[in-house]
Amino acid sequence: KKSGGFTCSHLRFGDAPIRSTYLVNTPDFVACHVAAYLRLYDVTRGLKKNGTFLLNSPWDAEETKKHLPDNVKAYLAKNNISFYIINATKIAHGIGLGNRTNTILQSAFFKITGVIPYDLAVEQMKKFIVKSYGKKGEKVVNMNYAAVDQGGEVVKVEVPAEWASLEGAQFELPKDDAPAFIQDVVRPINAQIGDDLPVSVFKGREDGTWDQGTATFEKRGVAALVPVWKPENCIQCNQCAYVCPHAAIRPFVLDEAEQAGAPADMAQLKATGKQFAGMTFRMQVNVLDCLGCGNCPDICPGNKNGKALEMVPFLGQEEEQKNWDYCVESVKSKQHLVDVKSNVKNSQFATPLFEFSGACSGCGETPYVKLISQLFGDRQMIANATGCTSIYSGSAPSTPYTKNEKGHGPAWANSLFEDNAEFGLGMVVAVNKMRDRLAGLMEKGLACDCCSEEMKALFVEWLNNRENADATVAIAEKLVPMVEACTCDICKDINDMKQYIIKKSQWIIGGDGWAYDIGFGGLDHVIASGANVNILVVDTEIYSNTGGQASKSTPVGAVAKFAAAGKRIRKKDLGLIATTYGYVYVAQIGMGANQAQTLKAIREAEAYDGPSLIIAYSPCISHYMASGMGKAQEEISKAVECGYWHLWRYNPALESEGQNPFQLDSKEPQWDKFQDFLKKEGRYTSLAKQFPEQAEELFHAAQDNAQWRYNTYKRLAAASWGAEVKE
Ligand SMILES: Cc1ncc(C[n+]2csc(CCOP(=O)(O)OP(=O)(O)O)c2C)c(N)n1
Ligand code: SF4
Ligand code: SF4
Ligand code: SF4
Repeated sequence: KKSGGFTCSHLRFGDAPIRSTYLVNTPDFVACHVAAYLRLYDVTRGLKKNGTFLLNSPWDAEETKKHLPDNVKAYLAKNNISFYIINATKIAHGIGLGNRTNTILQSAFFKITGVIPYDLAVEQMKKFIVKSYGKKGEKVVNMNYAAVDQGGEVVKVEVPAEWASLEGAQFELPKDDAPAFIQDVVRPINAQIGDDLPVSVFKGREDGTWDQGTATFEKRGVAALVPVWKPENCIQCNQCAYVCPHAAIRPFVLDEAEQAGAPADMAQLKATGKQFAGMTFRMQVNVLDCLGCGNCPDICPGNKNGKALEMVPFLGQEEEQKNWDYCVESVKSKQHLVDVKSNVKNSQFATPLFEFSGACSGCGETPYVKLISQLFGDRQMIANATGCTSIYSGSAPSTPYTKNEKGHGPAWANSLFEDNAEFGLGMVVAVNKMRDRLAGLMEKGLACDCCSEEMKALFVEWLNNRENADATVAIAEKLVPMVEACTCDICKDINDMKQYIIKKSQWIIGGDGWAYDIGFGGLDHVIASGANVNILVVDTEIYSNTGGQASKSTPVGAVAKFAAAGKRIRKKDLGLIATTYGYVYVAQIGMGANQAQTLKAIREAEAYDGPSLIIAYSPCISHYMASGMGKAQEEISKAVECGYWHLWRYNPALESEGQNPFQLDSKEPQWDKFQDFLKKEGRYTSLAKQFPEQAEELFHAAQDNAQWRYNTYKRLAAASWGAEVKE
C-alpha cells in the first residue's frame, strides 16, 4: 500500500548495545494507531504478560470496551495487560495536523512507559521538532509542540477480570464463501501472518502467477468520511465515478427484475436515456473500499438544489455495503446498451477492471489507469515500470486488476524501472508471432475437409480483419465454440491458441522518472520501432514512489530531493520530442481540466496503428497541495487554467488527410493566476520560506518557461499544414 496503508514498526530499547537483527516477537508494549486494525490484525500477538497496550481510540473508555473484539479483551485480562487509550485522531484534527497522529502517540508512549523521565522526553521531542520542521515555519513547529503536550493526555482503562473467561476468543480470519485461494493465502498475508503459511499452500503457483481481483476481498474500511448519495440532486452525469481514484463509486442500471429484487430502502432514479427505458439508475458507494478522499463530492455538479454527494462519517454508513453487494452481485452490467467510448458518462457504465488499489487516498494517477481498464481492459496487456503504478497495481497479495463477467481482464506484469518499454515491446512481438502462427493455421484450415464452410468464412474474415479489435471480438465469439467442438488437428491447434484471436490492447505504463529519465532510452527505442503500443506516462513531475526525487519532468523552482534549493533547469518536453518522429501519436492530458479530452486522447491513442504516447498530469501527495488530495481534480483544472500544464494532441493520422496533426486543446491561459497556483503547493512554497529571493526569481523563470512552451504549441497549432515549404 502507498501512504495510509498498514505499517508495523518494531523498536528495541536497552542500556546495552542491541545486536538482534530479527523483529520483535514478544513486545512489552504495543500501540495500535487505527481502531479498525483491531479486527483486521492480531494486534496483541506476543505481547508479554504484564505488558502494556495503547489504542488510538475514537471512543471514550466505556464505548471502547464495547467495541473491543473478544480476542483482544480475553488477551488483556488473561495476561494482566495495562490498557490505555487516547483519541489522537481528534487531537490531531483539533491542532490542525490532519491525520498525522504519530507525534501524539509517541508522546503518549513516553508518558505511559517512563523509559526516560517524561519531562526529559518532552524536552527532547521538542528539540527534534525544531530540527525537523524549523524550516517549515513557526506554525508547523507550534502544531507539533501541541501534539507533544496533548499526547500526555492518555486514559487508563480498567480491564474487567471476567474478560478472561471469554473462552475460545482467538483472533480469526473471516470465514465466508470467498475462493479457497483468498481464504488460505490472501487473507493470512493481509493479516500479517503470511510467515506462518506452509509452503504447500503455494502448490500449483510455483511460477509466481497470482489470481486477479484479490483486492476486492480486503474491504479495508479505513475512510473516516465516505460520500452519501442524494438522488434528488443527481443529474446522472457519472463524473463522480469517472474521477474516483479507487473505483469505489459506480453507476448501476437496474432492469425490472433487478429493481424487484433490490433492498427495499435502496433509492433509485428513473434512468435517463432511451436505451435504458423502463430501467432505474443508482449511484452506489462502496463504503468499505472508499478511501474518503472527497474528490467525488468535489466534482459533483448536482442540480439547482445543490450537490448530490456529501461526505459523512463512515461510522453510521456501514449498512450501505449491503446495497453495494446487491448491485455488484445481482445487477448485470448494461454497458452493451451504450457506446462506452463515446463520452464520459457512458464510459462509467463499463465495469472498471482496476479497482481498490493501494494508491494513496485521492491519488492523481489511478483515475487514468482505471479509465483505460474500463475501455480496453478485457483485451489489455500491461507492462508496468517500477514506481507507484507497480506498487499499487500489484503488491502481493493485493491485485486490483480484475476480470469482467465473462472472466476476461488485463494481463499485467511489472518489469524493471529501466527496461519497461522494451518489456512491453517484447509482449507485442511475442503476441504478433503467435498471431502469425494462428494465421498460418487458418490458412491451412481453408483447405481442410473437416472445417465447415461457416468456419472457413470466419477464418477469411479474421485474416482480413485481424488488427480490427471489435471485429476480432465478434469473430472470437462465434469461432471459439466451433473450434472447441471440432476434432480435426487444425482446430485443436487453433483452440490451443484461441486467446490470440482477439486483438490485444498493449499498454506500457509508468511514471515520469521512468519515462523522462531512467527508462527514456528504451521508450525512445520503442516509439522509434513503429510498433503498435500505447504508452501511458502518469506525470507527477517527481519520483513519487521513492519519496520525491527530481526528474527531468520537475519544473524550475520546484523543491525535490536532489533539488533542495529548487530545480534550476527547465522541464523536458517529452511529448514534443516524440512528435519529431512524425509517426507517433502523442497527447498531453489532464482529467480534471478537460474530462472529454482525456477520453478522446486515450481512444485515439488506442485506435492509432502505431506507437502512442500519453502524458497525464497527476497530482500527488508529494506536491503538498494546500487544498489536499480531495481537490486533486480541481488542481489539474487550475494547472491548465493558469498555463502551468497544457493540453494537446498530435495525431499523425490527420496528416495523411492533409490536416495539421497538432491540435492545441488548452484555452489561452490566464497567466495572472500562474504565481498563485505555485503558491498553493508546498513543493513551491517551501522554497519561498527557505530562499525567498531565489524563489521569486525561479518562480518567474517557471512562468517564462511555461509561456515559452505554450507559444511553441500555439505556433505548431497555427501552422498551415500541407502548404509547400518555400526555400
Ligand atoms: C534502475 C533503478 N533505479 C532506481 C530504482 C528505484 N526506484 C523504484 S521506483 C522509483 C521512482 C519511480 O518514479 P516515477 O517513474 O516518477 O513513478 P511514480 O512513482 O512517480 O509513479 C525509483 C527511483 C529502481 N527500481 N531501478
Ligand atoms: S471519496 Fe474518494 S475514494 Fe471515496 S468514492 Fe469518492 S472519490 Fe472514491
Ligand atoms: S457527479 Fe453528482 S450529479 Fe453526477 S452522477 Fe455523480 S452524484 Fe450524480
Ligand atoms: S502518485 Fe503520489 S498520490 Fe499516487 S500513490 Fe504515488 S505517492 Fe501516492
